[in-house]
Amino acid sequence: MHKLITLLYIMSFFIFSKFALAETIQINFTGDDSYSVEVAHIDVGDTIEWYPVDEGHNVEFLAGPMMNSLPEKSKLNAFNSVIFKIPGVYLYQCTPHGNAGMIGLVIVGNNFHNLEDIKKIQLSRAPASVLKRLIKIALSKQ
Ligand SMILES: [Cu+2]
Repeated sequence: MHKLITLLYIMSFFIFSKFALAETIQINFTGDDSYSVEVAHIDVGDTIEWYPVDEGHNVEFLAGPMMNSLPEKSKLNAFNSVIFKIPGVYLYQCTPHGNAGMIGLVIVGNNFHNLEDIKKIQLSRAPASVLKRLIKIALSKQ
Protein backbone atom coordinates (compact mmCIF):
# COMPACT_ATOMS: atom_id res chain seq x y z
CA MET A 1 0.00 0.00 0.00
CA HIS A 2 2.81 2.33 0.89
CA LYS A 3 4.44 1.70 -2.46
CA LEU A 4 1.19 2.51 -4.27
CA ILE A 5 0.85 5.84 -2.49
CA THR A 6 4.45 6.69 -3.26
CA LEU A 7 3.87 5.78 -6.90
CA LEU A 8 0.72 7.93 -7.10
CA TYR A 9 2.59 10.79 -5.47
CA ILE A 10 5.40 10.57 -8.03
CA MET A 11 2.91 10.29 -10.91
CA SER A 12 0.95 13.33 -9.76
CA PHE A 13 4.19 15.26 -9.52
CA PHE A 14 4.95 14.52 -13.16
CA ILE A 15 1.42 15.31 -14.31
CA PHE A 16 1.23 18.65 -12.49
CA SER A 17 4.79 19.70 -13.25
CA LYS A 18 4.05 19.19 -16.95
CA PHE A 19 1.37 21.87 -16.69
CA ALA A 20 3.32 24.10 -14.36
CA LEU A 21 6.47 24.18 -16.43
CA ALA A 22 5.21 25.91 -19.55
CA GLU A 23 7.89 26.00 -22.20
CA THR A 24 8.97 28.63 -24.68
CA ILE A 25 10.03 27.75 -28.20
CA GLN A 26 12.06 30.11 -30.35
CA ILE A 27 11.50 30.44 -34.10
CA ASN A 28 13.65 32.71 -36.26
CA PHE A 29 12.84 34.41 -39.55
CA THR A 30 15.55 33.14 -41.88
CA GLY A 31 17.37 34.66 -44.85
CA ASP A 32 15.88 32.15 -47.26
CA ASP A 33 12.34 33.36 -46.53
CA SER A 34 11.32 30.61 -44.18
CA TYR A 35 10.75 29.97 -40.48
CA SER A 36 13.58 28.14 -38.69
CA VAL A 37 10.98 25.76 -37.23
CA GLU A 38 8.26 24.97 -39.76
CA VAL A 39 6.29 22.55 -37.59
CA ALA A 40 6.21 23.29 -33.87
CA HIS A 41 4.73 20.73 -31.49
CA ILE A 42 3.91 22.34 -28.16
CA ASP A 43 1.79 21.72 -25.07
CA VAL A 44 -1.22 23.80 -24.05
CA GLY A 45 0.07 26.90 -22.26
CA ASP A 46 3.42 26.95 -24.03
CA THR A 47 4.73 30.09 -25.72
CA ILE A 48 6.22 30.57 -29.15
CA GLU A 49 8.52 33.52 -29.73
CA TRP A 50 9.37 34.62 -33.25
CA TYR A 51 12.62 36.55 -33.65
CA PRO A 52 13.21 38.97 -36.56
CA VAL A 53 16.72 37.62 -37.21
CA ASP A 54 16.21 38.33 -40.93
CA GLU A 55 14.37 41.46 -42.13
CA GLY A 56 11.09 41.75 -43.97
CA HIS A 57 9.01 39.06 -42.28
CA ASN A 58 6.13 38.71 -39.84
CA VAL A 59 3.56 36.24 -38.51
CA GLU A 60 -0.04 36.27 -39.76
CA PHE A 61 -2.38 33.51 -38.62
CA LEU A 62 -4.62 32.07 -41.35
CA ALA A 63 -6.39 29.36 -39.40
CA GLY A 64 -6.68 27.74 -36.00
CA PRO A 65 -9.08 25.89 -33.74
CA MET A 66 -10.90 29.16 -32.93
CA MET A 67 -11.28 30.87 -36.30
CA ASN A 68 -12.94 33.94 -34.80
CA SER A 69 -10.13 34.60 -32.32
CA LEU A 70 -6.80 33.95 -33.97
CA PRO A 71 -3.63 35.53 -32.56
CA GLU A 72 -3.03 39.05 -33.84
CA LYS A 73 -1.00 39.65 -36.97
CA SER A 74 2.48 40.87 -36.06
CA LYS A 75 4.27 43.86 -37.57
CA LEU A 76 7.10 43.40 -40.06
CA ASN A 77 10.55 43.02 -38.44
CA ALA A 78 8.99 42.78 -34.99
CA PHE A 79 9.48 40.29 -32.19
CA ASN A 80 6.26 38.34 -31.67
CA SER A 81 5.16 36.18 -28.77
CA VAL A 82 2.02 34.03 -28.53
CA ILE A 83 0.81 31.81 -25.70
CA PHE A 84 -1.26 28.93 -27.07
CA LYS A 85 -4.13 28.00 -24.77
CA ILE A 86 -6.46 26.15 -27.13
CA PRO A 87 -5.48 22.72 -28.47
CA GLY A 88 -5.47 22.18 -32.20
CA VAL A 89 -3.62 22.98 -35.41
CA TYR A 90 -2.65 26.56 -36.26
CA LEU A 91 -1.51 27.73 -39.70
CA TYR A 92 0.37 30.97 -40.18
CA GLN A 93 2.23 32.75 -42.94
CA CYS A 94 4.55 35.65 -43.54
CA THR A 95 2.37 38.34 -45.13
CA PRO A 96 4.92 39.34 -47.84
CA HIS A 97 6.18 35.80 -48.52
CA GLY A 98 3.16 33.58 -47.87
CA ASN A 99 2.55 33.14 -51.59
CA ALA A 100 6.17 32.05 -51.96
CA GLY A 101 5.59 29.32 -49.38
CA MET A 102 6.75 30.99 -46.15
CA ILE A 103 4.26 29.30 -43.84
CA GLY A 104 4.37 27.43 -40.56
CA LEU A 105 2.30 25.06 -38.47
CA VAL A 106 1.83 24.92 -34.71
CA ILE A 107 0.34 21.76 -33.19
CA VAL A 108 -0.92 22.39 -29.67
CA GLY A 109 -1.50 19.46 -27.33
CA ASN A 110 -0.96 16.89 -30.11
CA ASN A 111 -4.53 17.72 -31.15
CA PHE A 112 -5.54 17.44 -34.82
CA HIS A 113 -9.31 17.93 -34.48
CA ASN A 114 -9.36 20.87 -36.92
CA LEU A 115 -6.89 19.45 -39.45
CA GLU A 116 -9.58 19.11 -42.12
CA ASP A 117 -10.41 22.83 -41.76
CA ILE A 118 -6.71 23.66 -42.15
CA LYS A 119 -6.56 21.59 -45.35
CA LYS A 120 -9.52 23.55 -46.75
CA ILE A 121 -7.79 26.94 -46.47
CA GLN A 122 -7.40 28.42 -49.93
CA LEU A 123 -3.70 28.88 -50.71
CA SER A 124 -1.82 29.54 -53.89
CA ARG A 125 0.35 26.86 -55.47
CA ALA A 126 3.63 27.21 -53.54
CA PRO A 127 2.20 27.46 -50.00
CA ALA A 128 -0.37 24.73 -50.78
CA SER A 129 2.47 22.36 -51.62
CA VAL A 130 4.49 23.41 -48.54
CA LEU A 131 1.41 22.87 -46.36
CA LYS A 132 1.04 19.30 -47.63
CA ARG A 133 4.66 18.62 -46.70
CA LEU A 134 4.29 20.22 -43.25
CA ILE A 135 1.11 18.24 -42.48
CA LYS A 136 2.99 15.02 -43.28
CA ILE A 137 5.77 16.05 -40.87
CA ALA A 138 3.22 17.01 -38.20
CA LEU A 139 1.38 13.68 -38.45
CA SER A 140 4.61 11.70 -38.40
CA LYS A 141 5.53 13.25 -35.04
CA GLN A 142 2.19 12.86 -33.30
CU1 LIG B 1 8.77 36.65 -45.05
